[in-house]
Amino acid sequence: MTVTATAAASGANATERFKSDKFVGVAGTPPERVSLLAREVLEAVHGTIRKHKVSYAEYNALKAWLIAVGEDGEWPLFLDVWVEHVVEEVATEHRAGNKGTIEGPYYVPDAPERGARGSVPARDDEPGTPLTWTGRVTSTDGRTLAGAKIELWHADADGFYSQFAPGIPEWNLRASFTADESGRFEIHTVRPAPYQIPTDGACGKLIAAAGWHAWRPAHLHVKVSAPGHELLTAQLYFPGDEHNDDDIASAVKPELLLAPRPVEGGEAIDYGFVLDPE
Ligand code: MBD
Ligand code: FE
Repeated sequence: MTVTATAAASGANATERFKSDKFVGVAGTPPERVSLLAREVLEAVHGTIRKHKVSYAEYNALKAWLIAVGEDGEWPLFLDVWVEHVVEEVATEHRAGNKGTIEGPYYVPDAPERGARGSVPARDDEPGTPLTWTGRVTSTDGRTLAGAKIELWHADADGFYSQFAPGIPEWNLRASFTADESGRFEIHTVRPAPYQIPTDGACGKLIAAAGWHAWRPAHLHVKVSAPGHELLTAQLYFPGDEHNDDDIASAVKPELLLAPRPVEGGEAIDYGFVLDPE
């Protein structure tokens, strides 16, 4: 039996994950602020309708499309691809340490722990160029952050994420590392492929109808944390990827580009993290 990835299945998984891990109610937002934000968003929509004389046919197409986004479970995908980058920009603009970027829809907490040095869980025949990643975690004040946690997750060489595409072992290419006494870590994994967001769901329909493309450049996702420091969520990219300059999710920053060098049996990268104290 062949199992195929569908937008509805990966969207449903992402929606369930969001509801169980992230949703904490109205976040204490007072009514005045809810009213202000809701009114301004609606006014922006009204302004677009007036400016471009949006027709009933177009309004009804929008209505049907919004219904489909929910039915396909693609609200996490839609929001993380087209909105999250600005939320991340605002949330981290005060930082002096490492640049971060968006989390996206496919993080899962509590991945297998591999210590300071080790390999991510992978299949025996895991396709892709082997990648050795060394780095060190420090604070903006220069202190070594021994015991810092580095959570890594990424797509496989076909562009699929475990737990969101079928037929992949549960924790494939997902692991958590702990920096040693000198803040260092060494991770063994494989190079991920560029990622195409699902084309068979509502987000894919928008992309096709607008004549856009569905690609993100190849990327490694990380969350780096240490006591007394702000959580860093980032993605690292590979030079030369044709989508580094037109990521559908607008999440590439020059500070997040790796400089891989060829080594015996694969590639090596050196990239460390500087965390901001809380
Ligand atoms: C991804 O893998 C991703 O990282 C983002 C931000 C959106 C969709 C898929
Ligand atoms: Fe991703």
